[in-house]
Amino acid sequence: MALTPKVAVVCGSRSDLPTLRGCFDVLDAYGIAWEASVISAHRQPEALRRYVTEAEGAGVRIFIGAAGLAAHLPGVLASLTGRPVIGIPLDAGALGGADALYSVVQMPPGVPVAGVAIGSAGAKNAGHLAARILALGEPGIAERVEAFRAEQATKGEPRIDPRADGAPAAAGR
Ligand code: RP5
Repeated sequence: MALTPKVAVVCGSRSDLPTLRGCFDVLDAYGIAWEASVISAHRQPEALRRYVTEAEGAGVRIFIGAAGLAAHLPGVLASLTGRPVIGIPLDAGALGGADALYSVVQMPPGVPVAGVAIGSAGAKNAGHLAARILALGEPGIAERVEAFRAEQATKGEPRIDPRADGAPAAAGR
């Protein structure tokens, strides 16, 4: 039997899905059950409202909204639920995602959306942030978050000689 999703990832278009791959992979790596949906905030507002009500009833704890252009989706999600909403701004047009970034981070007071970086980096961080929120109440996820942090901390390389790797010389002095 499939696990009840704890995280619902909603994006505005099927064209957004490839950028979200990293989010799904991160959630999988933490062992967090998730589900994904394509529901546009501005084309299907009623369907979005119904979906949020159903998802909350089914036990979803965190919503992740991803959209490009005038990215309303994360903000509308935050208007429909009192649970945490993470917004991923996507690069879907002429402004390179800056339009979506502003939409996500400039929510008026009282309707919070936790904004992450534009595109695939933000998608991965949305997964990590969701894990950290869930970790507050779930020791198993907390352990995996700490294991990931510990692994990351092994990646520095003190006192290397970049010239040996063929790294380009710095410009000027
Ligand atoms: C937004 O408009 C979507 O999230 C997508 O990033 C962008 C373009 O959508 P489509 O033209 O692919 O439907 O609503």
